[in-house]
Amino acid sequence: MWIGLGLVVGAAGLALLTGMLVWHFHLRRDVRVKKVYIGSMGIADQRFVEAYEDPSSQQFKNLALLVSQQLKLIYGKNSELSKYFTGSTVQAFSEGDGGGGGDSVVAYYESEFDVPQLRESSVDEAIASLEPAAESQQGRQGRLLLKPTGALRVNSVTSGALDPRMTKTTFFAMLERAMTSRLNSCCSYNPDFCDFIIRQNQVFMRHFLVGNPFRPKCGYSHDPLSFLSSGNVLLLTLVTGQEKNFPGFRASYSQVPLTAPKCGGKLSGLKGSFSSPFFPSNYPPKTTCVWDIEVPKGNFVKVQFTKFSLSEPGQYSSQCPKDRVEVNGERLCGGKPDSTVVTSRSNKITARFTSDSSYVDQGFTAEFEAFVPTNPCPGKFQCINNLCINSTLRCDGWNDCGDGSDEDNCRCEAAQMKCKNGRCKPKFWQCDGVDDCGDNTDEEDCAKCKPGEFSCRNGRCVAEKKKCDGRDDCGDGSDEAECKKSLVLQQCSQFTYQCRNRLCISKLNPECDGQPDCEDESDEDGCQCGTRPYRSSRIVGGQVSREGEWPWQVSLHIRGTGHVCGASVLSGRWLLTAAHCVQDDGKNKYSQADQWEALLGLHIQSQTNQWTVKRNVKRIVAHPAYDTVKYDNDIALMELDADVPLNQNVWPICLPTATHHFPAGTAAWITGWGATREGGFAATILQKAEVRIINSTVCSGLMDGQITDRMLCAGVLRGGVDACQGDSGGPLSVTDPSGRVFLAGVVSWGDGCARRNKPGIYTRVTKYRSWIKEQTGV
Ligand code: 4AZ
Repeated sequence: MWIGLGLVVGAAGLALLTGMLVWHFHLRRDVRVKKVYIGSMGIADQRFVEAYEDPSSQQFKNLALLVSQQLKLIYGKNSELSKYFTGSTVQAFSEGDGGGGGDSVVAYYESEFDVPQLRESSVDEAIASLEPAAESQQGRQGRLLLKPTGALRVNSVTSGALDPRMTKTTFFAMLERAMTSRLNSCCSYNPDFCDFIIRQNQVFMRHFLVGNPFRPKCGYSHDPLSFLSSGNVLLLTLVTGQEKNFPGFRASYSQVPLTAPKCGGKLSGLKGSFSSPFFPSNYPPKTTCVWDIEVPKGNFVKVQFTKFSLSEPGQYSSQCPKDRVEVNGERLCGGKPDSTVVTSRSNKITARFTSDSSYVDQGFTAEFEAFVPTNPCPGKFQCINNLCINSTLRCDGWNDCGDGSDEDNCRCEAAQMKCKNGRCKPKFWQCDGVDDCGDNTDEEDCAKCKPGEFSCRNGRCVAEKKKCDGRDDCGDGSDEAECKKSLVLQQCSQFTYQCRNRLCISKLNPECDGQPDCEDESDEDGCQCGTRPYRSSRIVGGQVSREGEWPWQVSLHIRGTGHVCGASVLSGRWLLTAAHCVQDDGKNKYSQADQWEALLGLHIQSQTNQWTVKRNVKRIVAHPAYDTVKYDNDIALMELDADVPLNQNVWPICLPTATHHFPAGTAAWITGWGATREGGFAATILQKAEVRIINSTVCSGLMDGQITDRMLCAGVLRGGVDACQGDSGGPLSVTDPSGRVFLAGVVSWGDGCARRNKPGIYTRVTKYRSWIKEQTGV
């Protein structure tokens, strides 16, 4: 009987396994995706005729057929492409530049492949490999003949993947719509995507066509962006997500004469600067600029690139075969760190910039300077990478050179520790949760316990195996507070999470992590918070954020004055800010609710849109124990006079429970419209910056002992990144491993802004969880 049952179970198991294997190796392989690539083909010895502008003309159809056949031949030479190729369509032709004389035409096409999902990347690679091959052959014999016999002499092929959402049918439908619409000089959008060809009006227009491929642009750009097409046509494709609408962009276009932009030339003197054409906008394709730099005799020349971005997708060769800058025979391409330096061995240097016909990038800006060969960095320290830095920055623990050479071969001072890699770091960085040495030696041996022992938060040591065994061995519960698996504990502690049924569990930060951990599942209640449509990347040292990236960010305005403080959305009715924002200061009655206006869903100050909600404040509840001198308990609540409907641009941040742990070293984001430097002006566009939580003992040492348990320090100790005036009251946001964002702190105070070794000080929100619940019910 048991044997029989065993056989049945065994057979069932085998059948299941076979089924899974069949699914994996057969069915999964059969899942196919449509891959579409767009590209252009340069055809030599073809004269452009007017009829090529009309896709219904016989001439257009004839040449399109030849191009399609040629593409089939090209793909046929590659086993991967030939297997999955389904067809090509020519969308348009334009006049080529002749490639060194003679007539030529450029064809713009779309090729479709029916690819098994598992082979997607190899098809991408095969397509990408078509182009360099073409270039290298071109170099050898001047012109590439991809087809030995036949009608077309192909001199170039470039291609790139089309966004998968732009399937052939929609692409052509949009194309047609774009061509028949009277697109003037701007476009706003709403639907899933649209694309259109910018074509000149009838007076100027001779031909229209797809332009050279630019690198995709998205996000927000405050500075105007401009693009120059490689021919008389430029294709602009707008691809958007399905979830929401944005104001979009406004663009204008104009024709420019078919001459290369003026660039390069002779530069002389002791110092000066030069940049790629149109910097900081993208440089044009097919451009060469040569700068001959000459400094007074007896000097050498140093060229320092303050920005350098000449990247092309899929191009990582150190040979820099495509867009590049050559200085002294050294080729530079791709992305380079700010302050890349090249030096000469004479008083002359030549910088040559070249771009090819495919992708273009932002380019570079550079400064040149004369230096005396025997003293390249007068009064300064010379880094291995030739950068000159202030001598006081040597051996201070910070990598100021960028290559770490200012921190090599240092004799550590009394206040510094020596890392195993020879570097010196301030002693107060030891055991702060951040690897400052680079080899983690400053974070080793931090626990006073022996190997095999767990160090409790109260300083006691217990055997490692007693961690997460369900019993409080430390005496403060900390050995049961950071467990991956959730156990119901016999006792609660200040570190353990308490479920609604009053039982405590051992998992670290279990609330709203997507997994019910409490028996009553109360840890997953009230979790409509801390999510957003966009993930990241004034605030000092920050960058502009994307609209909707911080939907809990609020701008608090004083009527007639404008933005004064930040705040965070807790619910459709309640905001959290800093108590110091709502203190009267003689003439201003900041404590009075009717003085304030709250702007939710705001991105740019003074530019409200359909997502922005303005509300009056009904009531302000400042913490009763707020200390106006020490800024202790710097927290306040604001009740709005009417509920705000929540949407993707107005959404609450999660409040951490009292036991939520934000360890030192955790990445956190500060956001706000505050000053962009100490004593500077407020930002117009919402800024964001990444900082790290700093160990409180370290922080207290840096801040002359002014840090209380109710404060939390965060910043970048090397300086340069911080919250500043006007950011007060705003959130310090921490993303949990589950992806949910928690309010770790409220911007409170600091010693100036973004100074070295002076972190920002935030109100520690965990300390106020029950007070917030009592006051608001949230
Ligand atoms: C302020 O005045 C302020 N560097 C806010 C934050 C910081 C400094 C000042 C932190 O609102």
